[in-house]
Amino acid sequence: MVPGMVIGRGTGRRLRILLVKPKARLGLVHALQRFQLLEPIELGYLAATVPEHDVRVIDLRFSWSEDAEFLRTLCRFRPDLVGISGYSHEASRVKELAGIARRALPDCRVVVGGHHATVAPEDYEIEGIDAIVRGEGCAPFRELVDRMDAGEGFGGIPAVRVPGDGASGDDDWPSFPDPATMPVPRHDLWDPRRYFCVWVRENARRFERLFPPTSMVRTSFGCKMKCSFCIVPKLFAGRHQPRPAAQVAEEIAALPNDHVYFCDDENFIDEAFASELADELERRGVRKRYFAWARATTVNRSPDLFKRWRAIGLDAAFLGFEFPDDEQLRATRKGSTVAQNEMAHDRLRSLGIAVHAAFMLMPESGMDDFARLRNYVAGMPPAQCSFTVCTPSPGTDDYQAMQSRICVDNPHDLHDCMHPLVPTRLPIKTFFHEYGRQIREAGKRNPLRVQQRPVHIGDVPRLINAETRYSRAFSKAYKDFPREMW
Ligand code: B12
Ligand code: SF4
Repeated sequence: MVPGMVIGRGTGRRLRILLVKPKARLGLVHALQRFQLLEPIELGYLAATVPEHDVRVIDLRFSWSEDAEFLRTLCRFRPDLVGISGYSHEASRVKELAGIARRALPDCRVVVGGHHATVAPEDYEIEGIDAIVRGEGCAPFRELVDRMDAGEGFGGIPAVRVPGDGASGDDDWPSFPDPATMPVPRHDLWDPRRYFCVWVRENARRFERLFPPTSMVRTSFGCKMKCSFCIVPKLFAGRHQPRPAAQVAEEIAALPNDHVYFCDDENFIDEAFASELADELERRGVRKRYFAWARATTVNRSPDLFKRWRAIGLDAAFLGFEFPDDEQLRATRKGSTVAQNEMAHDRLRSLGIAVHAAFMLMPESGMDDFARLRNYVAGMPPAQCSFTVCTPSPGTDDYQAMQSRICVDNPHDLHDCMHPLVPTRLPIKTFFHEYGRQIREAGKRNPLRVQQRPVHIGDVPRLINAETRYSRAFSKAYKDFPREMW
């Protein structure tokens, strides 16, 4: 029985359900996945809603020949229902996989969900797809399975669009359910040792493993802030909703891996909840290592909370620095300043928590902007840095505003927050050259390099390989754009 969930009206028939995580098309995403490849937890959530059925997960990110592997699995398992998840940059692949399933098993129903379905459901209105689920998928998925089981159609389910039926009740943003009504996700449908995250921390031990097997946990949903480029305020109506702390602690305690990547939008914004979760973990004697996302303003407001979390295993925190410039931070309604970002960075480091500093480039960035950001990062205390290009998500007002300037045929295909979608000030080849240089230079500030601690011998070739491929992917990324833009 799934905690809190309304259990369906099953007929006793055991349906075969195949849940699919697609492989991305873009080289930059593949390169990123050499540093970080995390569990398909969204599929674990869906699977947990239908415990009486035979559910399998196929993660095509590991596959060298994904269409053939998908087809093989379809032919062997012969699912009654295929569910495919996808971000926007994966949407074309999702549609191709749906087509493969339809041709191989014409009676099998195909449903899609995930971020792209939520923000651009119309893009999935194609013949091979039977239902498009928007927003949080557990309750709609349960209902879809029940309808299949009962031999009924998919029409009229809240947050579900049926291609060909016209927009069926999904015109508004789907509302997010009470997290207490959601199931605990299944983590047993994949091999937990295959998923990892590069683990950078302050004062790491010599020869410590750099790519430990990592599990993913979500403790809360949403964020109270309203950064203009971000879809999260729309997805969760500007609210932050924690899960029941005891339930999260139980989930963490039962995880097979010692390293945990929290996939919340902000883990500590609700101080009372974050303290309660720390209590629950402590009470159970859970000893794991954690990586979490936090806002600089939260760190500055609640330093004691971070001290507490450091004591129970918080190794690193992801801080959205975004820009080294207050004016840009104000323009995007980030709600923090450069000085606040720097204060948070110092505070975390003084507690022994490593910082992952995330910056954004603008398509309009010129040589002077790249140089300014490079200099800023070179002068920072050690941090693991990442850089994205500001590409507002479909569904945000910023996306609406930039739509008339979009310069590629299918912007969804390039929506990985690393490809600019509007004309760049620099020629696109030069833009990516500078982008790659930015990453290489920032790599020198990584705590791993600054501390010069010896890496585990088994990780050396892996690290060199990941860095080489990452760098190569940036030098080739301009080729993802039409030739006339090179
Ligand atoms: C954690 C996270 C990551 C993790 C990886 C997560 C993973 N499993 O691989 C990391 C840090 C690696 C990452 C990387 C990236 N991410 Co990310 N990430 C997130 C974050 C914060 C949470 C996602 C998550 O895991 N949620 C937990 C699960 C349980 O929820 P869920 O995915 O929403 O799934 C539910 C529903 O969507 C639905 N559902 C999902 N699939 C399906 C399928 C079916 C059939 C059905 C019925 C329902 C359904 O039901 C699920 C259960 O509740 C979101 C922001 C957010 N709040 O959503 C951004 C987000 C998803 N990421 C985004 C992006 C752009 C990226 C990157 C491209 C960015 C980059 N350059 O680094 C990369 C690419 C990664 C990739 N593999 O393609 C965007 C996606 C935008 C879009 N329109 O596609 C988001 C929304 C961030 C944003 N603010 O714009 N990300
Ligand atoms: S960017 Fe981060 S802080 Fe801003 S709204 Fe999105 S999740 Fe919240």
